[in-house]
Amino acid sequence: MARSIQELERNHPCFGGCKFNAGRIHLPVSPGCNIACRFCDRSINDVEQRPGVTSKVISPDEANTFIGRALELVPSIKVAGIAGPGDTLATDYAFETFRKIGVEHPELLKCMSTNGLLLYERADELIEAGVDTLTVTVNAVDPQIEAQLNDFIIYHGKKIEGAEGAAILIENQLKGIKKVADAGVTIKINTVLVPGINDHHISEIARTVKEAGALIYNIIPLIPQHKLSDIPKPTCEQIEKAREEAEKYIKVFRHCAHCRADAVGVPGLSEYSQLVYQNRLNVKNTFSHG
Ligand code: CLF
Ligand code: SF4
Repeated sequence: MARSIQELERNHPCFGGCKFNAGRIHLPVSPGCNIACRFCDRSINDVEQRPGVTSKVISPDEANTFIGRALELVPSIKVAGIAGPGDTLATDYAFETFRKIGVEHPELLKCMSTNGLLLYERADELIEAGVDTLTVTVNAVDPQIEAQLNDFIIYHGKKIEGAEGAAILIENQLKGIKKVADAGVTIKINTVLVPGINDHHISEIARTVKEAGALIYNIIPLIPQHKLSDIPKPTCEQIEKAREEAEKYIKVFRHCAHCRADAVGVPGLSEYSQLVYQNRLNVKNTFSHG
């Protein structure tokens, strides 16, 4: 059943609940990724260059134990989120985890984030797993721009490079957003702001995702690394300008704490990841889908 906007505004730190110090636990159950963002150090997320192979994540069976530990430390946790460290739809672990959480902790909001490559074809499974809120990272709606941010996609076992891969990614993101939004899932869009590549494209992205059914929009400033390490990170003025552009079309979220895939606590206020996961994870500070 779809959660009301009022409930999200009270209880979800990334959909308005920051006023109420609502907390979240990220469960890093999703290894591996199926696209190649040029700003992402995939050595962390894709240890053997294929999905499902890494020991640096927790298993779906362990999720409820970690949630129990986290709730003892931070009773204000209202959201169980899965945001990586790879893509949540590239493997089945995120859905499996949400099903288990739904049984033991039905009171928690289930939040997921994805690059959206498989969103359209996995939309029914996502709805069935009871996901309440979804974040899709959309960095461009023009394949020529997306191709400057993403080298290739791995789609149904095939590597598709450049603008051809980018066009498939964008089409699946937008069709997927529409399908899950129509089913009552509340959607946030994250855009990594990359000066000189997509900073003049923000209003076009915001308009397009709003039309597809997204509710809220979040600008994530580039952390210059990997193949985009020589691009300067956006200035406060550039971030503010991008937000103003987006705000003409869609509600903008301004309290993002750029959380890691194993973050626990109230975003920006407290961090209990080490206590909860006890150094089980060795996830370097890198881009997170959030
Ligand atoms: Fe986590 Fe993301 Fe859900 Fe929030 S984070 S999966 S929507 S519960 Fe929030 Fe963190 Fe920013 Fe993300 S502050 S990085 S926007
Ligand atoms: Fe995959 Fe996310 Fe890294 Fe992009 S940023 S390559 S979607 S893990």
